[in-house]
Amino acid sequence: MRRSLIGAAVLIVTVGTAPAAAARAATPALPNVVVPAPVSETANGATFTLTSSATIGTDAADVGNYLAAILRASTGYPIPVSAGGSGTIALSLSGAPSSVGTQGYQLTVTGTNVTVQANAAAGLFAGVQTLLQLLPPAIQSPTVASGPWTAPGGTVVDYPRFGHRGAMLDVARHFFTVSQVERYIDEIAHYKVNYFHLHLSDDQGWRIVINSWPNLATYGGSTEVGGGPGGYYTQADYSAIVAYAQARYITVIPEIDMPGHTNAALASYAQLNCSGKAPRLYTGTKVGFSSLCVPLDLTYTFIDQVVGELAALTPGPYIHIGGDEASSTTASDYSYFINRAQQIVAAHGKTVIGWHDIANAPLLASTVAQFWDTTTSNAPLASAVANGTKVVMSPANHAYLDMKYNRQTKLGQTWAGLVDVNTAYGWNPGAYLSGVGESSVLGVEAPLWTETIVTSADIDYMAFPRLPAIAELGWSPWSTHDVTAFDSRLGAQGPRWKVMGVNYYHSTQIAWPAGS
Ligand code: TNX
Repeated sequence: MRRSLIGAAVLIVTVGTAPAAAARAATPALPNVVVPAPVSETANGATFTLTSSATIGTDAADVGNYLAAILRASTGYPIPVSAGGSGTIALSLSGAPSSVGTQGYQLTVTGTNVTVQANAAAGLFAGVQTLLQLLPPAIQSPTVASGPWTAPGGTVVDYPRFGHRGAMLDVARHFFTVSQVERYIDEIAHYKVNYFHLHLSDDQGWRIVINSWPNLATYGGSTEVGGGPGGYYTQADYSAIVAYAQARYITVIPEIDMPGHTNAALASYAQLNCSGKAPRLYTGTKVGFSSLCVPLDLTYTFIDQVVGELAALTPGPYIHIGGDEASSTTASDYSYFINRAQQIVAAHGKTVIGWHDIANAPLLASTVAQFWDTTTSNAPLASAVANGTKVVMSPANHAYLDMKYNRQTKLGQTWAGLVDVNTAYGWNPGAYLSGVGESSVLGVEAPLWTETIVTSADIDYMAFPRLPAIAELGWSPWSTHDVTAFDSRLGAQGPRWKVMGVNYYHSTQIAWPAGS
């Protein structure tokens, strides 16, 4: 659809006098501004203008209130919200094509009204994000700005290629407050991300209160990379993050990394160590030196209690058990450990995700592997996939938001290479790893490790503009994949980030509009 529209526009330019082309010229294509690219867009030539008398009618109160809050802040209009599908802007749970599934939507913009139709509220939320991107960038201003608030008329029918589109934040290497985390959740929600993975524990810090093991947070959380004060979430804080994400149709995936990356836990409880002696807290950035004590019974009591408390606080289906870089655990211990850890998570009613290293152990049928390496083949993972394991794709040389953009980038690392935005965009998640085809891929995740990341401005700088590239790979059909068109769409986001105060990296690969 999109391709043929663009094709038609080109035809008009080249054979502009032909009558058929002239008729098409009256119906311009929708502007190429929406990230992720929608499945199909058709223009109707009308222009919608949001005025001070605009209202929202909605079948999902939370989505209506979310949209109204954004529109009120920038326009200063009252934008009353009422239940049911009538209003200047109607958010309706009826009439959507079944093809859009539970996450997609149909958006119709006429000269007088906007209608978003979906089969589930998540689809309405996604449609609202598209609507915002069709309105001027200033619509996302947190303070009153000037219009006119116009959107081009047309119809968008849209749904995701993959059900799983994630972002990860490492709050262990550096701690980030609840409001910093919520700020990031707000930013990723604009790109139809629907999973937020919180890396809650590592060698340098344990970031959530576990009532049955209180020292984990109070001692294990008391520092971070570089020796700063660290911090931790109370269980109420964690629940607040979960609820904040849920209100944006994002499911939290909590990670407790094990058996490696556990120095903070081992430092908090001497009895968890095979030696019976607690190591010191660690504030460096090396990986692979720590391991839970695999032969010790108490290790499994510990995991059971930690996972039990976390599972009870987590409405989403997943618990992430890490499993990466366990280089001080022997292969047979690793296999034994991952097997038991999976049983424990399953006993608490949750599905396991682990970094792809877990494919070196026997996996439960439901366990999901998250690929993070820089290779395009991985034999243990391919054989797990042949046995039915599903994969989330985070190849570090494309999807890691902590890699430097170029040699001059002050923040970040280089072990997986330099990743500018076209490199982040330049891979196909469904045909990347040998033996891991489209039907074995649940989707993508863009992880942000924080060894060098300290502030929200740092998070913004590394995530934008790359996070939207990964989000687009997860959402948009492969038929829309076109780096030139993507770069142009992405450029259109610059003015939005500017008004929202997002400290994005002005990649030289993108023609950012003047002033952004
Ligand atoms: C590797 S990738 C790690 C993390 C580091 C990251 C830095 C993976 C599963 N583990 O522990 O923070 O590299 O880029």
